[in-house]
Amino acid sequence: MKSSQFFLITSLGLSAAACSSGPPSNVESKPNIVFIMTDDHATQAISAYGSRLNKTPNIDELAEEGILFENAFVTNSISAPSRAVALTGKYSHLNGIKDNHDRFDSSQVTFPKLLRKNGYETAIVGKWHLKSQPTGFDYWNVLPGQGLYYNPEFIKMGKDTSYQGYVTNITTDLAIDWMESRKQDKPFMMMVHHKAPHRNWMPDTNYLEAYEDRKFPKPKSFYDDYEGREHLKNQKLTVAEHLDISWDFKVPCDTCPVKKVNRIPRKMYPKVMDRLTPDQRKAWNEAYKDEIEEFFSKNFTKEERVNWNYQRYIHDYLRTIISVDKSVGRIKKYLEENGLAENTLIVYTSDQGFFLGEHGLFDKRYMYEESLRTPLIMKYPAGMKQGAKSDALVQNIDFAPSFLDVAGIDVPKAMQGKSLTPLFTNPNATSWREAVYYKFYSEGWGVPRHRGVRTNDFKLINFDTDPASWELYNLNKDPLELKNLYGDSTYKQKIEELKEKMRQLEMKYRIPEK
Ligand code: SGN
Ligand code: CA
Repeated sequence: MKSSQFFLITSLGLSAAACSSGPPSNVESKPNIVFIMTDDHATQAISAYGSRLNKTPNIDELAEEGILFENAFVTNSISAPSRAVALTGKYSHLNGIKDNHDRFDSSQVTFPKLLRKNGYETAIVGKWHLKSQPTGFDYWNVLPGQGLYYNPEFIKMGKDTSYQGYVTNITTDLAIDWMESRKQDKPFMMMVHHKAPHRNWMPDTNYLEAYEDRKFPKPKSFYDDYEGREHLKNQKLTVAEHLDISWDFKVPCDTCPVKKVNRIPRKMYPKVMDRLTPDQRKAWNEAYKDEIEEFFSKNFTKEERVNWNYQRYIHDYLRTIISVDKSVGRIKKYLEENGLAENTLIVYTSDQGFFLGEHGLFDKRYMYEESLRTPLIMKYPAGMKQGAKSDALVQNIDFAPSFLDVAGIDVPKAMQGKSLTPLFTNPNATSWREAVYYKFYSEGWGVPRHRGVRTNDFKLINFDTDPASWELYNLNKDPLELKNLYGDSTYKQKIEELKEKMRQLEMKYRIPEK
């Protein structure tokens, strides 16, 4: 693919001096790229996406100054696979990371390597999660595995190191320190990849009591009875049953029963708590006193307990997002104050979406909307519309081609996504993409392997159950995806059409049978 030399586009007539709040920058030079990715941040918890739960002023500001993608999807809704897709622009079977157990072959072509080869200085700070060491970076300082919220260890350019404090703030400090010390005469690409808001949702000491007086309403699909979708009765991801009293709800309890799925997390709880400094511990004990007391003093009915679980879950999840939003604000401010805002593409996204009680669930993995859909906001004053929304069907395979294209570098043919740069100036371009293809490779939690296609209006999913099962959703009539229409004869032709689409996409992306 020939690059569009996008970085030279000035047709929007936006001049650097007119838009930047800092010293004037040089729009003739290649743009910088700041790629912020969080872990498990659902669109339902971003006010720019219409959250009914929280406010995210800094993320919203990015959307006001750039483009918010309403229909951004992942190809395989889980961490390591999503990260490998972002780096390579290829589906899981080709980049080798089908699930979180796989190890990334770091000799592969990735967008950071290509940027570096073309004169960029590159860095990654925060979550990496690909087992092998990062390659293609001038600087890397990453969390081992999932990383820890408090006083975390990092691996800095191959060397074990540790920091005192809260992981989201530390990751932000590392990002800003690196921007300060980078070679000022080169364009840069920096990946700021946060651990938050990943399970077990440990908030910073400042925000331990945020939302304390709020009771959040459960989503409409919370009491989904799973009719017509038998496999959902076997998963182990319900808010009602599968979260742990200590690990997830922060109530120390040696005598409380432990579910099989929570044996390791329960053991982890005292370990993460032992890492807290006396001051952190004090704040923590103060903050959760009431919840702990309530849990032991009340004789909950089943329904009361479900409600309590939901509030505990959502409160801590949203608290970790306050720090994420502040981080976005700090990075944005740094770019503005240093005259970099105009010529920097800032991207805010997550490794996938997340269930915040929809279908009664937490976590991701499924092709249902809340998990498939990921937030995606981009801001690039020098070459993008401002405050626009795009309804184009875009995917995380598009990240690598987009970043290369923005930098004026040819996109390798082997990359399967397409550059989003045409959408920067024409966000609702018609005939952008008719359908996205999804494939999840099972790895526990009772979620079967599945694959499917999603168009603007419909979603067809094929679950690898015994016998195989299919689901069809009419997304306009049933956005909550509660009614499986696969057996409904009215949709016979639609199903054939979608199956054909799926076959075509499997050919196009060279998806193997198994
Ligand atoms: C951990 C979490 C799971 C989560 C996976 C994958 N359990 O195993 O809840 O689904 O990570 O998440 S915990 O006991 O560690 O909290 S992913 O985002 O990294 O794919
Ligand atoms: Ca994740």
